[in-house]
Amino acid sequence: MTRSYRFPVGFVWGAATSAYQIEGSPLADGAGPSIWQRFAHTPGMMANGDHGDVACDHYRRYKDDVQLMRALGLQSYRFSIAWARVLPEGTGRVNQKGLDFYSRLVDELLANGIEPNATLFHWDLPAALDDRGGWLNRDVAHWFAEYAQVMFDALDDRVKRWSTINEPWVVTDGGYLHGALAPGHRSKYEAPIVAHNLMRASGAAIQVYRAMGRHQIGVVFNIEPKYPASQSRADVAAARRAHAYMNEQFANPALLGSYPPELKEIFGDAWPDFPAEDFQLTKQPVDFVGINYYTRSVVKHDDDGYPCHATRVRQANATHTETDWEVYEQGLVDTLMWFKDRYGDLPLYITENGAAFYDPPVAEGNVVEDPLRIAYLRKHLRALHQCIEAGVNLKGYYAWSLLDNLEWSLGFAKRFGLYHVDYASLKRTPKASAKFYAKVIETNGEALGS
Ligand code: GBH
Repeated sequence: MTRSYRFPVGFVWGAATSAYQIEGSPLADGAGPSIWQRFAHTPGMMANGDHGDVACDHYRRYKDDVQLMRALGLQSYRFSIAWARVLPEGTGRVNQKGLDFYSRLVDELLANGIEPNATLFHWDLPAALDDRGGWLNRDVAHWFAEYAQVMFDALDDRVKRWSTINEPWVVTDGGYLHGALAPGHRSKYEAPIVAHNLMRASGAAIQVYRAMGRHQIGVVFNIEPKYPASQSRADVAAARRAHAYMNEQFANPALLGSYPPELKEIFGDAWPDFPAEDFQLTKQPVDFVGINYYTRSVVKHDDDGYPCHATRVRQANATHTETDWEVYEQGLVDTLMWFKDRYGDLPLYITENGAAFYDPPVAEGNVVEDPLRIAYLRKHLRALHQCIEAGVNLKGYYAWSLLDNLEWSLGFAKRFGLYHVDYASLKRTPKASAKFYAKVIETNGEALGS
C-alpha cells in the first residue's frame, strides 16, 4: 500500500507576502514613510542598491495578483498592513486612502473566494514613531494598540484571522542587535528592551481585540530549532542559549508570562529588570500561534559567538538554499512537537515556509523550472502530514511566498516566489512549483504521494 498524504478536512492552504516586500508606491495616497523606506534609501544598506519604491507594484496590481492566487486555488492569503499608510504619523490622524487600499484588497479576495489573513506588523514601523524612539519607547505598546483598533474597526467585519507581529526575533536581532535590517542599530543594551516592547505591544493589541473583535487573533514567531554540534557540555549549553535567545525569548513572555533564565546569562549587565506587571500584558490568550519555519541550526560553543557564545556549524553534506539555509524538514517536526510539549495544545498554523533557489530564466512555454523548490515544499509538507498524524493541532499552511519579492536587505536577487517576477516588465510567470502547489491544494495533499 502506498501512503496517503491527505490532510484533514478544513485544513487551510495559503500563501503569504508582506507589505514593504511587494507593494511599491510606499508614499502613495498620503502614506507616511516607514523605517524600511528610510533604510532602503540609506546608501550601503541594501544589496545592489535595491529598494521598495516599485517592488512588485502590488499596490497597483493587486487585482491581477488575486487572480494568481485563484489560479493556485488558494483558500487563504496572508498579507501585512503598512502601518504608515493608515496612520502616516504612526498615531493620531487616520489616512482614509491608505485604509481604503486594504479594504479594497480584502473585498477583492472575498469576491474570489479567498479568506484574508492580516498581519498588523511585518517590520515597517512608521518613521515618525522611530523618531520618538520606536520600539525602544515603552509607549509603543499604546501606539500599536491604537493602530490595531483602527484596523479592527475597519476590517474585522471581513477579516477573520489577525496576527499582531511577525517574527519579533528578526526585528530585535536584525534591527537592533546586528543592524543588518531597519533601523540598523547595533546594541546589546537595546535589543532586550525592543524584544520586550514588541511582546508588550502584541499583548496590548490582543487586549483591544478581546474587547471588540469577533474572530481570531494570534502572533507569529520564527522558530528555528537548535541542535548541539556534539554532546559536549559546552555545545549542549550553547544550543540551549541559542534556543532561549531565538525562540523562547518571544514565545515565553507571550505564552507563559516569563523569560527563560538563559537570557540573563547571555546579556549580562545589559539585561534589564522588567516590571513584573508587564507579563500580564505580554501574556494574553491567543486563538492560535503562527510559526514561520525555514531551517534549523547546529551550533557549537564559541567565545566569540555574539550574543550567545555560540556559532553555527554548517552541515557540509546537506542541501542549502541560496540564502545558505540548510534544508532540514525534520526540524519542522521537532519544532511542532516541542511547541506542543512546551506551550500546550494550541491551534497552530505554519504562516511561512519556503526557499530561495537560483531560478533559470523564463523558458519557452512560459514556465520557470524550479525542481529544488518543489522538492523543498514536498519534504516539508510531508513532514507536516506526519505531525498531524502524531497529534499536532495544525490548522493550515502558508507558502512563502506568493511571488518573488524584495528580500529585505538582500534585495531582489533572492527569489522565494511560486510566481517569478521580471522586475523590468513586472510580468508574473508561474514556476513549476506553482503548478505543483496548485495540485497539492486541489488534492488536499494527495499529490504529495507522487
Ligand atoms: C522571514 O524571515 C520573513 O518573515 C520574510 O519577510 C522573509 O522574506 C522570509 O522569511 C525569507 O527570508 O543563517 O542558517 O542561521 C526569515 C527568518 C531568520 C530564517 C534567520 C533564517 C537564519 C538561518 N530567518 N534564519 S541561518
